[in-house]
Parts: sequence; C-alpha cells; structure tokens
Amino acid sequence: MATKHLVIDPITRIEGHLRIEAIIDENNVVTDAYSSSTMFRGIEEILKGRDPRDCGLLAMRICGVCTGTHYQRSIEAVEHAFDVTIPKNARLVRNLIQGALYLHDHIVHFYHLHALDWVDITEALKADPKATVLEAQKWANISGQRPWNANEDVYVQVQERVTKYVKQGRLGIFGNAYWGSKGFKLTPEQNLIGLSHYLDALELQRELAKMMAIFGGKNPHPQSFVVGGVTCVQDIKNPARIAEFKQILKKARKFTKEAYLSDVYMAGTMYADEALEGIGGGVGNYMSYGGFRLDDLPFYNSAKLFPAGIVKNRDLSKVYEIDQTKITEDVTHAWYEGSTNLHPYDGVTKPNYTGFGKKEDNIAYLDTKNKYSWIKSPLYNDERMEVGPLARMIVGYASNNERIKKYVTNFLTNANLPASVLFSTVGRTAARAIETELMADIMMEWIDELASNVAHGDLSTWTEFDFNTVAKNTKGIGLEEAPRGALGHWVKIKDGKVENYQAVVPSTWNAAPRDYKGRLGAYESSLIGTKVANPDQPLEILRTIHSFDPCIACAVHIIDTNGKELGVYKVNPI
Ligand code: NFE
Ligand code: MG
Repeated sequence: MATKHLVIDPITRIEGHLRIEAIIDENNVVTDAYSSSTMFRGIEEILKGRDPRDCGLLAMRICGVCTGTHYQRSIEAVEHAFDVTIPKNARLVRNLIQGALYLHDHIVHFYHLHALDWVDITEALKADPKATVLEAQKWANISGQRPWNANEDVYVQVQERVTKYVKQGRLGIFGNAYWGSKGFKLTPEQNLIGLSHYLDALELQRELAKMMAIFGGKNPHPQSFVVGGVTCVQDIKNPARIAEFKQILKKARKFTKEAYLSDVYMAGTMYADEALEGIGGGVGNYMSYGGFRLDDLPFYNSAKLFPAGIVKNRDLSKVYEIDQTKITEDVTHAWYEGSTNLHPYDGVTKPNYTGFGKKEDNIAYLDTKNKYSWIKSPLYNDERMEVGPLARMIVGYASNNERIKKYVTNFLTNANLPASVLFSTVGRTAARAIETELMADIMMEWIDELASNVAHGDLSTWTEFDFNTVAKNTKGIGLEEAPRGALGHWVKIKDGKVENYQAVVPSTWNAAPRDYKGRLGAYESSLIGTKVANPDQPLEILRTIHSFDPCIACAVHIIDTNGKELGVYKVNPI
C-alpha cells in the first residue's frame, strides 16, 4: 500500500511549537498520527522552595495567553491548602476576569487562529457585496439576530482593502495559507462575511484585553489576585470602572450573537456532512473539572456554572463523577525520565531528551516507537480524555444542567442538527461559540451583582489568615476550567515553603503523545480517518488540530534557557 508520511512543523496560528506527523494511505486518508511539542520549558521546578503566596505570580508565566487562569488556579491551590474561603466580591471579580479571558480567547481563536481553515480569503474577493448582505441576514436570522455590520459599503471596502494588498503582493496576515484548496466549502459571499468579521474581531480583541485589565490591573498577566481574595478595592468602588467593563461586555456579547454564532451556523451547515460522519471526533471521552463558582461556600462545596464530570465513549446518557486522585501523568513517550504513572502531588519533571529518529531526504522524523514529545500524557483512571469547551458542553448537556442544556439545545435546534454532530471538528468549534454566548450572558448578571453588592456597603475583598499557622505541612489543589479545558495545579507545602508543585494543563491532556499502552492522545486520534483533499495542502489536518485551540507553552511549561538545539528538521511554514 502506498503511504505518505506528512510532516507539518511548525503548526502555525497556535501558541508555541507543535509538530504533527501523519501517515496517509493511497486514498489520502489519515491512518496514523503523532503529536509532538518541540519546545521545552520549566516553571514547576522554579516554584520549589518558594513562599506559597508567591506561586500565583510565577505560575502564571506558564503562559502569555491564558495567564490569569494559571494565576487563579495557583492561588486557589494555596487557598485550598490554607483552608481560606474568599469573600463574595473576590469571587465575582475572579469570575469576571476569567470570563473576560474566555471571551477574548474564544473570539480571537475563532477569527484569527481558526477561521482561515474554513474561509478562503482569495474567494472572498469574487463575492457580490449586495448578495453578501442577504447571505449574512440568512445566517443571523437562524437565531433571530440582526447580522453584524452587514452592509454593501462595508463589504466593498473590505474587498478593496484586501485587493490592494494582493495587487502589491503583500498579503501580510493572509500571506501563507492553503488558498484554493478543495477543502474550502464556503461560497464567495460566505467567505466575504467571514473575512469582514475577521477584521472587526481584530478591533474587538483590543477592547477585550482592556476589559481584563479593568479589575486585573494589567494584561496579559493581571496582578490583582492574592491568596485570600483580590486587591482591586478602588476599582470595584468606582462606578465608572464598572460601567466601562459593562460597555465592553455588551459589545462583545452583541458581536458573539450577531457575528460569531451566525458564522458558526454558516460553517457548521456547509460542513455538516463531515461533522455527521464524526470527522475529527477523537478519543470520545470528555472531562470537565467544573468551574466558575456561583455561591460563596468553600471552593469545593460551591455550585458551579460548568458541572464537573466525565462522559465516556460518546455516551450522553451517563456522567461519571471526578475523583482527582485518579489523575496521573505518564512519560513513556515524552522526553522525561521514568515511565510510571504518578499522581501530580508526587509528579517528577526530569528532562531526558533522546532526539529524533530516522533521517530521510534531510528530514528527521519523530522517533515514535520511543520518546517523541515534551508533553507528558495525562490519564484519568487509566483512560485518555479530551478537555475543553466541547467537554464542558457535553458534560453539562449530559448532566441535564439546565443552563447549558438550554444553550446547546438552542444551537442544535437552530442549526437543525442532532446532538451526535458534537463529536466532530465542527462540534468542537460550535461548542466554543455556544460557550461564548453563555459566558457573555452570565457575565452581565455577575457585573450587576458586583455593583449591587458594593452599593449595599459590602467592600470586603480579602479574608485574613495567619500564615505561620496555616502554612506548616499541608497541600492543596486548584482544579478549574481554563478556556482550553480542565486545568489543575497541585501544591505541597512544608514549613512554609513549596515542597513540590505540578500543573496538568488543558493542552497537556489534548496534545499529549501516546501513553504506556500505546493509546493515542486527543489530537492524534482526532486525525484518524480524516481525508485530505491534497497532501501538499493538509488543510483538513490543520482544521482539526486548530479546533482544539492548542497552546503548547501551557502544555509543556518548561524552557531551555541555554538555547540548545533540540532537533533538526524541515521547517515548512504555512
Ligand atoms: Ni496557554 Fe491554557 C488555557 C491553560 S492551555 S492557553 O486555556 O491552562 O491549554
Ligand atoms: Mg506539568
């Protein structure tokens, strides 16, 4: 059988360095796939011996994208260890900062990192602007919305702007993509809608970054969380700050309903066939730790916006409870020492780089029989899991969570698609959009709750504790949902200092290599069965990998400061 060995390295429009190798058969169908992080980092080691109150500020350097989320998890792990419960204002502020991160990350992901897997920019230039207005109305009407910024003049201007770049041979941000691939299925008018929203989302991104800084102090890497609460007392007391936050939130909410969701209805419909076939589905096990507290009970007793649980083998009729003691990390195929499954409290991060495998035609391939990635393989009760917005929506839906079920059902009814469509690349992308709408809606409630709580005279933002009493020999966990999925930080404290620290991150779950039993990670298994229209333009592979919103900085969280060469391979930027 004639097979081809594809190498895509680096995968662009993600955070960090990811390499995908795929074997395709004579029909161009993926029969095997390998996911490898080619970068190495090291935050967990840096935290050892530190004051646990400082962990948050250091741990958030794990990533420059989902920064606030590591900050918060780390602080929560220490609060758990110290048995400290934060006041209501602190809970709401943390929900709002993290909610703003969700809006920012999901909108930026869909338009700036993922849209060009669906939208062919060159085709958009052939569209009829008048027909585009009608087309935009059609998709917005599905959910009873007015279409975002749909007007003939706008579309003409967008075309003129991009045509100018094309004529000068300076496509800039649109310079390298698989334009003209048969894998693109949208009409010229639909492509123009996507392109127009892409440009609008660039403006919105700036606003959303600002929004995180209103209570966070700065962005990226907010600085207003401390063990016991938050420090932004002056900001929550200032009605102008609250109003500014709300104004940006309203704009993001409108954009989500009028542009983002409509575009996902459009793409979902045009790609419904392959979604119904389950293309991009992957492991079929979905896990959510649960997230966003809705009351002021201690962290692990409080009700959550996203319920915790596991759905196995795509079976929506049963949800399994999560027991964090069943989480382990395996390093059989990762460049670390050891191979046993260790729980994060006892986790070890000792690099053991063994290099690449065979070299052919000047390309060094991954040594896939042995070690081939800087990402460890996390397991839950000895099973592979997918995490992320899709997992949250599936676990919420299967748990009969009223709010999540309403949003998911609404989407499926409007799109006229069955729930089984969720188990696909399209489903993963749709789940993120559904979640963005849900988040924007509930944040309107949270900001009003914060304003009213402060107006009623509650200015408390911090719970006092006696460090010398609480920080003796203890341990704690921060388990929550980051934009890209289930995120856990585990801290062990001895005599007031960090004894061990481990983070198991969403992209670690999803981008991991094979485990000790040879079972594939979520990215790897999602590619199996995917047909590539043209092996020289593996658009379909990119589309599925991008649908996870990879963040490799997070996944590895270790950096080689010596600038050592970690591998020699063909770099073919796309
Ligand atoms: Ni670096 Fe992250 C998120 C975390 S990673 S972006 O969301 O945690 O998967
Ligand atoms: Mg780790």
